[in-house]
Amino acid sequence: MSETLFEPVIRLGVTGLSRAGKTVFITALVANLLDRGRMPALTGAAQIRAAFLRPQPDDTVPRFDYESHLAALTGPSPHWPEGTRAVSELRISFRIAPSGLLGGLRGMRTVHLDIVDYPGEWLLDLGLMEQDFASWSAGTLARLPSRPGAAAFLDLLAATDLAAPHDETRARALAQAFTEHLTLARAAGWSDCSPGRFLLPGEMAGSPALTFAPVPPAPEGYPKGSLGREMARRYEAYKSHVVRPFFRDHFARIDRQVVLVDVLGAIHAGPAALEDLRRSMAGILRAFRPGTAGWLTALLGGHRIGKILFAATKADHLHHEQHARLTAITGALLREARDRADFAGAETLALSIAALRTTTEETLSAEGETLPAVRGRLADGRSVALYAGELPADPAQLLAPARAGAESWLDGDYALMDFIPAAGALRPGEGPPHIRLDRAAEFLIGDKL
Ligand SMILES: Nc1nc2c(ncn2[C@@H]2O[C@H](COP(=O)(O)OP(=O)(O)OP(=O)(O)O)[C@@H](O)[C@H]2O)c(=O)[nH]1
Ligand SMILES: [Mg+2]
Repeated sequence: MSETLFEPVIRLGVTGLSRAGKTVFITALVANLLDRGRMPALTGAAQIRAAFLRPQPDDTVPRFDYESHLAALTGPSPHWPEGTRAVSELRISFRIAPSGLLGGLRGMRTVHLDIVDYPGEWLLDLGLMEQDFASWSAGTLARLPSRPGAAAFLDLLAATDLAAPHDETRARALAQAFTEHLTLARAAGWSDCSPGRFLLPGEMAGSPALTFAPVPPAPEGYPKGSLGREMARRYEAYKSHVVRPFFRDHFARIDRQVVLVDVLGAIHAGPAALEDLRRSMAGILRAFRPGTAGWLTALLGGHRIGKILFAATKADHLHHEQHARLTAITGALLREARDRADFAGAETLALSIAALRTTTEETLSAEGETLPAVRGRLADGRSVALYAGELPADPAQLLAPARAGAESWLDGDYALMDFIPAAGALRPGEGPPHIRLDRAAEFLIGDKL
């Protein structure tokens, strides 16, 4: 007991929108921390005498199902884990041999690393905390028309008398139509699909706090007891009973943060998706800004996040020649957020990584030209070579047209493929193959080992 009291704990926050790669990242990171043969850049690794999974500290949070996820990724018929539907947590502990001049005087140290996984959909709600119902409604309704499934909701909204007394059946119908729109929008690749619990309600399904929808402003405001007024009240209830407790319980005490961003996926989906990603991330990361204006910072008290890593995931779709460009685009995309974090005194770094490398590099020759490509396997077993397209050296060549509302990229398309994890990639003493996961680990926790 006395021993554990003095053992340092690092809480690592793994943040990212849905499908950004959080679950794969956590699984691959833990596997590579347990078997460190592929982690040369993690300098403290040499001093680690043992690494093992331990019961997590929070009794009420389910354990992250590391074993199942690893079996999915590295088993005989490898596949990706399913989307995360609830919060879970894992603790990995290290026994570390003393080093340095005074090392001999000290015994073995123990350091714990706590990692939390959660559905990326819920992260979007961070952006709601600083918006009241009127501004959230206005923003949501403004972008709605161009998105899938919006017409049914907008028709219903137009046909509903919001000034009439509140009626649960009509509230439910509006919420349902709005949820159907969100589900379609997310499936079509839009990032900004808040409120996040509408997509993954869990045990809160059907509760009043999840039964509302955006409504247009009324010139005089909606009368007391009206449907319009009740929508606003429920929005505030959602924020205070759903959003705030989640971030208080799971984002508090975070020492290190990794923000995973599927930049390649957004580029592949086109300029609108890239701009949508930029705006969503800016909205989310605004919550981390320092000072009293950042409600999250205020919620966390004086606790500071010391380091933030911004990682573009799935870099195994690109030959390494292009990784620097992907990193530059990621840095530029998250520019605002990085500036703020730097200001808060947190050290930041941008990296291109693949938590689980599914490809090998090769050179393609086409019409006398050689192209730096990668080769991977598809779900149907075919092995295919992919040249994703040439990313520009200047990030503005993508970010500027995205911001200006371009409909497609000027210089052609960027391709992506649904590669599956490679079978039989595990060797004794080594974790699964990756790209720069060791650099990521060194930046995030290297100084604590
Ligand atoms: N090629 C490649 N694909 C990856 C990698 N990491 C994630 N992916 C792909 O991205 C998908 C989503 O990864 P997850 O780790 O499940 O994403 P998540 O952030 O946990 O998503 P939610 O649980 O929905 O919030 C996977 O199913 C893979 O298709 C990677 O390192 N390389
Ligand atoms: Mg997940």
